[in-house]
Amino acid sequence: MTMTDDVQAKPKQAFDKAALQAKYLAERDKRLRADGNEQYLRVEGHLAHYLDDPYTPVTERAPKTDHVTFAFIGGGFAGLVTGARLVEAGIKDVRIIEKGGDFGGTWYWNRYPGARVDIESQEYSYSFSDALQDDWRWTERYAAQPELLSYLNHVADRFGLRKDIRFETRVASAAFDEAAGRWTVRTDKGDTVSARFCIMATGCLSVTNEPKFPGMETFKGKSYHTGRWPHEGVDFTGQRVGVIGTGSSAIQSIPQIAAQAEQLYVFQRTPNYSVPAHNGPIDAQKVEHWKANRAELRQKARESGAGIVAVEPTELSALAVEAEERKQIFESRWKQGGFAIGGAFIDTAIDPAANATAAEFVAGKIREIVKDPRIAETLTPKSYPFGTKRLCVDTGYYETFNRENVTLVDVSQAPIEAITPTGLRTDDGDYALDSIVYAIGFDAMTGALNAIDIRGRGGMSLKEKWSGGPLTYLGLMVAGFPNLFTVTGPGSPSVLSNMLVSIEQHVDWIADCLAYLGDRQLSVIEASPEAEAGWVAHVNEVADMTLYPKANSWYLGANIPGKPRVFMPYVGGVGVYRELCNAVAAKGYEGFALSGQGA
Ligand code: N01
Repeated sequence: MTMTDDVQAKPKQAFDKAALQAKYLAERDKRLRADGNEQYLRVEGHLAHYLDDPYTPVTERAPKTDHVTFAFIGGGFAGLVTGARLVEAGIKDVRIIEKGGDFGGTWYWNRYPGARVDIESQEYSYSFSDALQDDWRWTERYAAQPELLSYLNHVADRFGLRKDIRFETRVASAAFDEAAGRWTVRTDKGDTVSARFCIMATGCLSVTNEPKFPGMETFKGKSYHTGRWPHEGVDFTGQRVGVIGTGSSAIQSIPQIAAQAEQLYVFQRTPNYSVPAHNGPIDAQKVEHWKANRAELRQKARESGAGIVAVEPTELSALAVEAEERKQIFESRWKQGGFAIGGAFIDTAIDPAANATAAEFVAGKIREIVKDPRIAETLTPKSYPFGTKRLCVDTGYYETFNRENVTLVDVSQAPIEAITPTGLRTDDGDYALDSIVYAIGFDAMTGALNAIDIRGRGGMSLKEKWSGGPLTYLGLMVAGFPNLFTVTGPGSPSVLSNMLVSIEQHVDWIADCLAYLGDRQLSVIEASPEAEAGWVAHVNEVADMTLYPKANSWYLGANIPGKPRVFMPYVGGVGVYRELCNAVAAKGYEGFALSGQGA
């Protein structure tokens, strides 16, 4: 199928969306090719051909040129707080670039059925503005995607960030001009932004892992990726639907799709551990408690391991208590819901025997919930320790496999061979499908940065520098790439924590750093290669003290064929990490070279 065929096959709408998209894609191809992004184009072309592309109609515009102090990339949670903090500091020469059609980042793209946050809404929200916290009211314990998107748009409007942003614009390249001491950022719309500082707020899970099954182009039904869900929604009523994958996105969407579809097939390669969210309307008493103790609770989160107060970690070893007491402790955490179970005992992430007690508890729950013992067995993880692939939080996931219209297909034993014109073929047989949902995740942590041609000193390519895995100092900066900050970059706690706590900590650190430079009439900060090497060694050393490297997870890049197997996030905890970052700053930004003359 060619792109033209695909476009012609789509029904015409009042505005000619298909023609606009085709024109936009052709123009974008031309520009990206001119910028030397052949590889990226293959990726995009692949998705544009085979998936229902959620791009909204694109407004054509002339290329723009900007000369600013700050350019930052991304209009999600990280980009918005960066922008808001700059506004608060009275800084006006800012340019934000965002590939989506609006603010929201993750919550702009991930609109699949059941998409909601799995950290309690009050904790998964900004703490930097008291007025914002006073004004905003969450309706559910775990906010759903539309509410999160409204929140982010409220923040954008409240801090007047719309005027600084270019939407529907993808950054193609960013190069450091050593003579000028500035970054030149180029976009797929032909824009050029010259900036003193470049802040990458590109997200850890923003580049989708693309499906590459043979025969995808022949499929006559509809195909979707959970990470690029059509904005108008999808109605699966009366359909035979196949969901490939059983990670967080699948686990949230499967119960919802099952309730709508005529027949749902879940193609599972590796089962995941999932715990109940116990979602519902937000508890008024909890809201009052949060309001009365907010400053203290926020501080507690900042000093904790995962940045989540609700986890309430204990100092107790799982092996120091009798089996019955241990079960009761797990049981009360299961009733509490969400990630609370992760804090039940201090040693489940490091001691295999302690970990096995958590694994067995959840396996018992799966056996209790799922009526068919063979299905329960297939849903029970066995190949990796509990919690070493990201724990999922669900609403009725295991219960869904008691439905008559849901079939679990174990593709670890009979792998997916191909997508056919009428469905999907495994080694065991053919499944007739009207729609396929690829819930196969993301090129995590490095994907979004590597998708941009980033060049530092001497034209050094970040992608080449990271060919053996990401190298950063504190997950914040990269040697050879002056004045380029990576918010929640690899080597920082990021995805192992409440992202909001980690984002705000990085933005605070960057803001303090910029003030320090400004006060001293300095204009350039750069990580030293020695500090970077030391930090990377520390990140690896701490990861190796845990059970995390024992799972083939996306934390290690194991989900992307050919990606270097390196444990990317910092597992030491947000509290410890914050202290390390603060100590570096207190010692005059130890491990960084500071230079230049004024901004
Ligand atoms: O992606 P995943 P996700 N054939 O990588 C399977 C965050 N998030 O989008 O495990 C067959 O976790 C793959 O199988 P395997 C959260 O951090 C948060 O669900 O590789 N199967 C796996 O089952 C989360 O961890 C929220 O064997 C294939 C699945 O696809 C992260 O995003 C909600 C396959 C991918 O799972 C990613 O979650 C959603 C193949 N070729 C996401 N390739 C909330 O806040 C892959 N798979 C609630």
